[in-house]
Amino acid sequence: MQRLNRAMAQLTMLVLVVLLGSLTFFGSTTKPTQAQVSTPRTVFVHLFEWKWTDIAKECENWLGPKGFSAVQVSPPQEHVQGSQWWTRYQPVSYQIQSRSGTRAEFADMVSRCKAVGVDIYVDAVINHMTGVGSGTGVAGSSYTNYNYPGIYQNQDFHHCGRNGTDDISNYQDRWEVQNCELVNLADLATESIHVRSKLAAYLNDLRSLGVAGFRIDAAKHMPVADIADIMSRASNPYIYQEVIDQGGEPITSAEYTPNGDVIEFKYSTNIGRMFKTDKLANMSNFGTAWGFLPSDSAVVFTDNHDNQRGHGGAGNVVTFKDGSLYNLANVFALAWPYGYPQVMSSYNFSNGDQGPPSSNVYANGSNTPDCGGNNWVCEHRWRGIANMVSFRNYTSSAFSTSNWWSNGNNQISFSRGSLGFVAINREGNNLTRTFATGLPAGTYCDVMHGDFSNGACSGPTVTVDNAGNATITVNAMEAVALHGGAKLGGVVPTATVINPTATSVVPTATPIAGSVPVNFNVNATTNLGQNVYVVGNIAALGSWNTANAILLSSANYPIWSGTINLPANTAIEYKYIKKDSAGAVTWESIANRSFTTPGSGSATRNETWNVTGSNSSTATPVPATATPIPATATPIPATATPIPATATPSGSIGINFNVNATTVWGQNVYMVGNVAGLGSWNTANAVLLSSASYPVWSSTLNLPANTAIEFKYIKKDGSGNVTWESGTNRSFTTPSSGILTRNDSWQ
Ligand code: LM2
Ligand code: CA
Repeated sequence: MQRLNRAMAQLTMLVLVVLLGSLTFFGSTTKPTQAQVSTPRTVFVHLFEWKWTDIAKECENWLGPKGFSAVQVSPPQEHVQGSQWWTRYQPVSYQIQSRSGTRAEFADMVSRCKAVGVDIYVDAVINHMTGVGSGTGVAGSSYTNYNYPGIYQNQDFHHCGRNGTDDISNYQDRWEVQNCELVNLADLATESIHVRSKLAAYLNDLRSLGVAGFRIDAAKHMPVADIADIMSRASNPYIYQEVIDQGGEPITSAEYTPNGDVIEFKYSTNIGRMFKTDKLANMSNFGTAWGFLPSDSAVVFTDNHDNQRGHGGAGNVVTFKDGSLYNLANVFALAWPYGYPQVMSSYNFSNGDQGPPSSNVYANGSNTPDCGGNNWVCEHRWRGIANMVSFRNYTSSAFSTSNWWSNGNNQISFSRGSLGFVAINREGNNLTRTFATGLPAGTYCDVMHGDFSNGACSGPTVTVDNAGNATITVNAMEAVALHGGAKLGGVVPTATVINPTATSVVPTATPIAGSVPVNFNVNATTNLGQNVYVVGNIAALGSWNTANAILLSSANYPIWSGTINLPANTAIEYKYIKKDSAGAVTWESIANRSFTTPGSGSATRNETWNVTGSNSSTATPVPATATPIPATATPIPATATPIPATATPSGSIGINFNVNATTVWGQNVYMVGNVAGLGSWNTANAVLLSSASYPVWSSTLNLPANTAIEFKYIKKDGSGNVTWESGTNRSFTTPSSGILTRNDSWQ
């Protein structure tokens, strides 16, 4: 959805540019064309393991002119040492220093790509750190077991206590998949506010450099609500989440669509199977009818860096090693109206661990990868794949197919309304026939075999008659593709329209709607091994559960500090506590501290351990970005929870919520309640339920175990109007383990 908004903003700017252009050229024969007015960018490329300096040049020389929307880059943070490609998936720190280059090189790349209309998407590794063990990262940071100095320590990780090794073994167990370790990688406690803040700080740092979106690595291994919270702290950037769902597991890709786009892996394995062993004739309804996600939620590819080498789900996928078959599968993917396609760009390899070619291959004069040599494959420069980017951009307003034809076997053709036509011959013999193309009469460049530039085609052309028919020969294992942006006789090529507005200004972080940052500073001396935390009566302060208390930073010892987002206009009670490495807790011996958060801006608490009334609290209003609590909100329930004598166990459990609720057109059903996972009674952060089984609305959420929950269902319409359930709050207590199902009816 985000990219549609972006495309709309782009379109608005282009219309303005074109209107100005028409004024200038009014009365002349040079008119702005349809191509200029309506061409968004709809395809991105993964330049796997490329260096930042090379990507900057590739944007300027190739990706911008060819109309690519964005580049997915390899993880840019500091990683473990080693030659294997997958070292990049073991973060050591969030410094922007990696095998691909320095922070300065990264920043230069982002701005140079942006200048030619190409966004940067970062592969964000946020589920875990390194494999459990010790070592030193590529920027010199050292780490030991569950300890990354200045970033994370033991309590910031899951220690699931299963399978002897804490590793995931049973993918049928939701809790295990999200709370145990993926191949021994230290699993971050993404439910913890400290971890969420660190991750958001990393994402915000990248956004401040101009990064436009993120691939969320290993998203299946984090609860939906954890990702939602982290993204809300990073101003909800464009994301696409890696949820490998081939069916048969409790965690599904569909659960993640409320957060943003999701990678549809069924697309990859099915397109591979169809092109390798099945029949193209059977693909006329390729898409949601095959059990795929809705098209506007799906990021798709023929193959990615994992499954092309037998990692990450793998399966029978098609890769560059399949040669012309791979070309045809990508021509199909780029012509076919489903999803947001990612083109894979690879290097050659003979074993699945092998890292990228060493830098000496760059010494070829141009200092760019030797595409087409023995090292870098550069599928994105193959003519068929590269020119289909303009095809997809140009045909995006006709996002449907017509004139489907097949020979019942592996020769097919189809039109994209009156804007484009493609024929694919996946057989050993040439195909000659008269096709219904759907195109207006004229002469078109066959962009499979020629480039269209400055009104001329460097290869063969095809003539379409007044009835829209054309007689074409498609050679064995080849394709022919025509589109209105590559028509001889006056149409300006879409591929050369560089749109400088494609990357609208990336906003810097704004506070979470309905919450205000509160700076806690407490002067407290501690013994070796002790840390200071804050714990209080609301979910963001751990709901008086010392296991969920928020760790403060000792960077300015003896002042312990932390900034925590708390609900606005809310009466807070809290205390500071000390915990030692064995988990022993020391409470402040004074009465609970209390204050009310301001409605906007921020607040600061400067206090001293065990000294009552030592506060000097200040609130700074920042009206521009503050979101008031809606007038229709029900009162926040009093949470006079007594301080428990002992800490309750930590952990979270899955709850299936189902509510039977009829709605009017435009309304959706949400739930909101007293814990962060339920939006802390802020309707702006309420959790959207799925209407897949209407009138039953459903969602599965992870909520803290052993916790008293209060909530209500609400309905919101497209204008944001909220309707609350009548009656008192619903309430129940989460169990300590297992899965709970609630079947409710709207009241
Ligand atoms: C992903 N998706 O969820 C990435 O797309 C995938 O490439 C990553 O795995 C994975 N998540 C973790 O970020 C790759 C690679 C693994 C490799 C990990 C960590 O597929 O083989 O694991 O990165 O570098 C390697 C070793 C493995 C070892 C682990 C920890 O292959 O044997 O586990 O490191 O030391 C004992
Ligand atoms: Ca996890």
